[in-house]
Amino acid sequence: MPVEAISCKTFETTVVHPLYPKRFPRSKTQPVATELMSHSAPTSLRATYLEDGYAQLNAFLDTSAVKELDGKLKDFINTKVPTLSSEQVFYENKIDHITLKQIQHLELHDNWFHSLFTDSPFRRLAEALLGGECVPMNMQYFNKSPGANKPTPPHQDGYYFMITPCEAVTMWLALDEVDDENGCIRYLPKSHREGLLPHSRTNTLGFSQGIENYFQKHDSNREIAIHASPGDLLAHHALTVHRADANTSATRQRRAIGFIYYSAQAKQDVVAHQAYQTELKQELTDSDKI
Ligand SMILES: O=C(O)CCC(=O)C(=O)O
Repeated sequence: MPVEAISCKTFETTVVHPLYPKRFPRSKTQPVATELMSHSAPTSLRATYLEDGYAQLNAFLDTSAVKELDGKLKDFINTKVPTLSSEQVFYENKIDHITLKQIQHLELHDNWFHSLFTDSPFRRLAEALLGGECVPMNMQYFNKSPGANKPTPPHQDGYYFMITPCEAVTMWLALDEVDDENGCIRYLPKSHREGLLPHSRTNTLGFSQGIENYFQKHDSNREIAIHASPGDLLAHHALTVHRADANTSATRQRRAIGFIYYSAQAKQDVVAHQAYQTELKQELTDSDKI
């Protein structure tokens, strides 16, 4: 069921639409986040986000903006993806490109995506939610293609980020209608207050770590399944537990763009992070997954 977030609705109408009428206008004159922070609605949005560990902003992008983004994404997949290295593009089955499931760092390979990530209302929203300056870290594409996909294991993004303090926000922009059938995101509300939980290796490409014994230790009845339409945006704290089921539909895609922003205060353990990435790449290569 979609989350009823009154503050998000206020936010939508009073802040996002005037700032974001069409074609991702860029603000060169206003300092980052000033427009958002100068309105009262983002304060209540941040309060909701801090209280529950996530927020949903319906119609963050309007239909024409989603269409434009969709077109840019298709171009990216056709022209840029074939040039990317194997650890940046994941397929459920690497010899069947219809099963494309994840692309890392869209922003590093395309100026249009770079601007959308680093100089846009997405970034201003991140700063409003984090309550200060942020560092854009990774813009990703996710899909669960029908017939060939796996559940997303329960996890906390902070486990992957290796940052202290664990202050970061992930945004997830729906590009398709998303519901129980095609694997909507499921949040465990308020779980960001429980700190980092033990994770262990999974067999899921792109989500190599999952919370240990999640279904034994946590009450999955408390989960909120977030249904979304194209242009709806979810935002979650780096410690919020979330997961998604597999796409059980025979025909429907489940595409989304992820935006990860770290708080400027957060420091990554770069050595440990790099070591893990190197080891993971080797393992995925050896098992012929990438
Ligand atoms: O798309 C998914 O299934 C999971 C996305 C996710 O875990 C995230 O963006 O943090």
